[in-house]
Amino acid sequence: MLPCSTAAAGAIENVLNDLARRLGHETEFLQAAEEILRTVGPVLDRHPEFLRARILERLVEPERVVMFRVPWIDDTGRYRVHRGYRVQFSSAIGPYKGGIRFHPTVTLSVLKFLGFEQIFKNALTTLPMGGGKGGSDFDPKGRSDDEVMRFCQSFMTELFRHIGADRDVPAGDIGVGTREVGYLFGQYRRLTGTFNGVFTGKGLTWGGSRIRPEATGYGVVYFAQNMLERTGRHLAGMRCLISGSGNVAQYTCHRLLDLGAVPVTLSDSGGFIHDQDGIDPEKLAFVMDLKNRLRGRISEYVTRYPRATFTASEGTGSGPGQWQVPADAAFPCATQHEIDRAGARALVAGGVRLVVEGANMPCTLEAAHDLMAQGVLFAPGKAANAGGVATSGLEMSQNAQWTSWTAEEVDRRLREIMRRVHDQAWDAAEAFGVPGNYLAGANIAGFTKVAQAMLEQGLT
Ligand code: NDP
Ligand code: 2IT
Repeated sequence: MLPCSTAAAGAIENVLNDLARRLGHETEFLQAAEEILRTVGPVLDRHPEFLRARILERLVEPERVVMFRVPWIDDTGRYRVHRGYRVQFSSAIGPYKGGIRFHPTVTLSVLKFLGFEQIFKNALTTLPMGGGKGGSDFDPKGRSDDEVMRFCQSFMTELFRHIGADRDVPAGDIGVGTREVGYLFGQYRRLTGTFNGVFTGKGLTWGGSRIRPEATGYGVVYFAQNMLERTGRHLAGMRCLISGSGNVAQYTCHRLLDLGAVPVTLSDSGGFIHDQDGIDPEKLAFVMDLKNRLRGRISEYVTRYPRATFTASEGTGSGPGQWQVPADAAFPCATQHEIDRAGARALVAGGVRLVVEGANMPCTLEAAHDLMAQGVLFAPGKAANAGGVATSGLEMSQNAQWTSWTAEEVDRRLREIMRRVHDQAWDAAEAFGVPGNYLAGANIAGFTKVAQAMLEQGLT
């Protein structure tokens, strides 16, 4: 908890205790709520009107949650049922905006945590977007294109009632890439008879934005550059640990290579590869083809590049694992809770001085605090990975204007936005007496903007 008055601290504890009492099983959401609320005490001291208006109590309640049945038929003719969700968390500063995740670990708690984080992340982008998240416990891995299409069509057959270009604009996330967005958007168009910017991450020939696929990973690297600039250091020559091998990991790796850094690991849910010689552009091209076209496993990397090693993951995926590999920087880009205290200890022991979260909440709260306490430069996902949703915002602007910008134009805007996200987090940390604490800075800056908007719009 950042130092604050007993009134502010008491209000925060009350809200957290009430959440824990009612929603003790929603562990991911509780961590996200705790992480934000414990940093905003000093804001409440400067704005006592936020307390009177019960901003905290209102913010932790989603405006709306839609839960629905998703029935579909697999290739063998068997009937199957999954659960679908859309959490419309906050529309205080714009239409709900946030991705759709298809992964067997999806629960209401996971989507509430992601939707809650998204509120503040979207506020930091400086674009007018509220926060939301959706998804299903469906696993696209190992499913045929036809199965994925039937699932997506069934999912959208309910979801279409709740979304719209100026109401709620979904996008991709884990397990939802251009293929899934295509099937989802196609069904939306068919059900509503409209073609508009209701989805982002669309294909280039049907309304997508240039650089959206690259945007999250590129933005992560731009954020790291902004951080290092303050310390006079550069990414060139740094050995980097990257986890995941999906969209965010691939384009983080891509931009790191452009800047002369040396990525040495990648992973998926089966384990991680370590390439002492560095993952060069040709090797990255192999990974992208393996993952995006062939939908293969990262373990196949060592068949192609036998000097690299593959280590199968230890059960849950947390623990020291790949974080024991000596390096200068780490970019966790797979999923939540990849780095626990043991992982944080391993990172510090291996020489890592910079940790930039590409995924959402890949570090447990304890791990993030341990890293910062050891003097590691730490960037929270809600700031560092904001480039993805920011470029979704740019896609919405282009759709609304019936235009499309060049890759250079979108990349220029992305860089500018990442600079602003960085500076807001940095400035807020300075202004509230915790210089260099990007975790607190990002929370404070995002929270202040949303709270102010809620106050000005009355009791909603
Ligand atoms: P992808 O589905 O493209 O890739 C996810 C990667 O993470 C895969 O390598 C996957 O391995 C691995 N992974 C997923 N779940 C687990 C798990 N439970 N344990 C171990 N490995 C796992 O997703 P993205 O790259 O889009 O998303 C990665 C992270 O970045 C997520 O946290 C997402 O919320 C976040 N993010 C994404 C944005 C975007 O624009 N796409 C924007 C901002 C944040 P496998 O192939 O084995 O499943
Ligand atoms: O977590 C995220 O910010 C995303 N998955 C991107 C959301 C979006 O609407 O582009």
